[in-house]
Amino acid sequence: MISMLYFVVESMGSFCSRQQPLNEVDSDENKQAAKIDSRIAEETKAEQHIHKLLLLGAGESGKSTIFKQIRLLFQTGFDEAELRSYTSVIHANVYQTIKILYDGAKELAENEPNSLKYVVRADNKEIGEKLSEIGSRMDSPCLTKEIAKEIVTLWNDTAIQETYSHGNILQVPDCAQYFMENLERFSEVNYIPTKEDVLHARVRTTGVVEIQFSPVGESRKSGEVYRLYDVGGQRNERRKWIHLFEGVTSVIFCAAISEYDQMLFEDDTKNRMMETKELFEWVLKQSCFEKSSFMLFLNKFDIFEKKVHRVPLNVCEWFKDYQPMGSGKQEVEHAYEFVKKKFEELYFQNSKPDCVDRAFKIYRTTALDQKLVKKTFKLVDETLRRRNLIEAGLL
Ligand SMILES: Nc1nc2c(ncn2[C@@H]2O[C@H](COP(=O)(O)OP(=O)(O)O)[C@@H](O)[C@H]2O)c(=O)[nH]1
Ligand SMILES: [Mg+2]
Repeated sequence: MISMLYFVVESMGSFCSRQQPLNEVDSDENKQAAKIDSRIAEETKAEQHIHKLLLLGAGESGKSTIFKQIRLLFQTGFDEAELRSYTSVIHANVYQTIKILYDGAKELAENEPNSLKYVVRADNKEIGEKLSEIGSRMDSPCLTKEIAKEIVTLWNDTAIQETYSHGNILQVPDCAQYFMENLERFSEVNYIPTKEDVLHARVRTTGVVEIQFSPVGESRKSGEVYRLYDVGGQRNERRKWIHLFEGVTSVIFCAAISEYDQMLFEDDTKNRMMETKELFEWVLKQSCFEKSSFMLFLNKFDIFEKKVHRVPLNVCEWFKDYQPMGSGKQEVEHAYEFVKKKFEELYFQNSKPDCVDRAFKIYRTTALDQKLVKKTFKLVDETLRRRNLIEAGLL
């Protein structure tokens, strides 16, 4: 596009500077117009080969983590400057986490029955107040060894551990444990975030970001080019989605299946799974997606498989007819299949009869797991290429 604009401006300049007979100018002009037309045709043709993939889902469902993984897998990944740029994000994540826990402990100590277990030790209160104040700043300071030590002390307070176990009602980030276990490293003077740290870092996406890539390996030969869009998931961000809905090859819908006992960040009276259900229904009904494929990522399986033993699925209204069965791995599989079936039913209930033959696949994912994301994307790629061939009448 930019090069085309340059071409137009340059040619306009040449019209002004030279004195030519009119018929020559006309023929020059025609040649230029033809060149521009052919350039537009070339670019349009190239665009037609690009498959548009949209990552949709509620806030914190894992969209940006999948987006980062795709960058790592099929692009050059993160260079040192980009890794370094995550230092302040990770430090801010640490402060926010400890603030949520300390403030949460105070609240529980006031309002909960059996509240004594949430009372932080007297000598940790000063640290807590200080960290809570830092956590509320827009611009938090760099994490030093001294502060990291204080955070560890507070984290190990039994009242904070007790509060952490109630993370579901407090908006404690899923990566809290990871942040706390790595404080020592995060506070080193020459700390450079690792790829793993970047995947765990949480930045609330605003607006839209996109990347273009071609999956490496066998499919490279096929020349498939994907353009993947990542968007903000919170309610106030969703009005921006609609501008992207035209010409979408596939929607990758992320649903965090571990969030069945959690409340929304933007409305703490609303269960996250119920919000995801409504959002998925809304997306399915969009007329722009009548021919788009749907790839449903049932994400955060790693958290789900631990949680189902602790928190029964039927705490969520949508899953209230769930009957636990078996134990250990068997129980996890049973619970997962139940959730998967619920989404499947929702898909068919909300797809008009003429949409039923659009591709619909469900994948079990843990967005932090690079190998799994690679494998999953390979399957997505295969499905989409197959669709392509079917549409072209070749299959
Ligand atoms: N444990 C775990 N954490 C995840 C998973 N997917 C994403 N996260 C974390 O959840 C948080 C929110 O993820 P993000 O990709 O920003 O969600 P988005 O709002 O949908 O873009 C980040 O801290 C991620 O590291 C997952 O499958 N398992
Ligand atoms: Mg995001």
